[in-house]
Amino acid sequence: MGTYAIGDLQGCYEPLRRLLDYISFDPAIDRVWFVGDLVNRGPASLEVLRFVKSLGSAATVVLGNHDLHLVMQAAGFGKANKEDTLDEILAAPDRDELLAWLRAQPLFHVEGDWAMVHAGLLPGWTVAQAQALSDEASAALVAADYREFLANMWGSEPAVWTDDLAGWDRLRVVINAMTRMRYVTAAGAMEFRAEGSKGPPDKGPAGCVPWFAAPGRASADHAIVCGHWSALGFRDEANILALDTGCLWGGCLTAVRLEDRRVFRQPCAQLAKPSGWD
Ligand SMILES: [Mn+2]
Repeated sequence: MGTYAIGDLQGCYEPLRRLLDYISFDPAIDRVWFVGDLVNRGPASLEVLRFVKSLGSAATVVLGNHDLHLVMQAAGFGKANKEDTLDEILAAPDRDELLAWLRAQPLFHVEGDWAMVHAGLLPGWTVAQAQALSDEASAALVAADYREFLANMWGSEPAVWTDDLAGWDRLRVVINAMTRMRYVTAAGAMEFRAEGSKGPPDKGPAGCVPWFAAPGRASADHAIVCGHWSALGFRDEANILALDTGCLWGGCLTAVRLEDRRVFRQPCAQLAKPSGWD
């Protein structure tokens, strides 16, 4: 048996099935971790969602920004993007159960010395604190009045975490760090807008470092599986396993077996990269 962590799918169903066949994945004995962004931009988001849900307890999922974008769109919040490919899900007869399942997925997962998050963790957060904060945000996402949270979730401020943050601001920082962040400033503020803020580390915004390279990062005692950053690509270091290898953009889909860090890849079909992609 093995535990396989798989990078951003974004609706790439056929490559996912090919990758699972390639590793001889058996849901009766193996487990799979999905790093988030199951849906959007790619061609088969509905199939991906149905399939991952059908894996039941064999699959562990954390939410990405595109997954939350789908939840927002389904609830009537946020602006649609011209590159969205979510209509098939929104029109599906099983959309309500798919969306209820998606909303109930966590933002962060910890197991032994491993953790998983879609984007990243702020430098001051320990893994235990990140788990507690993820639980706070998840509780708001599954609450009876979750639509009120969605109405207040969008936005990039505040950019800095403080322990006394409360209300929607507090949850918004958690969502933004765990699903959108790439770079932080020397003061630990999230940087979303500056030139280079979606680019590779050698072309990053001035004065910023990748979140995982922040000096003294309090979560460095765990190996963290993440995605979200196709310009970063694959990275296997002691404390960081980055898995967004740009399946959607004609790169490949990557799985890593956590027990021995063996890498498995399948190529993906080329799609044009639109401007404004993330
Ligand atoms: Mn993402």
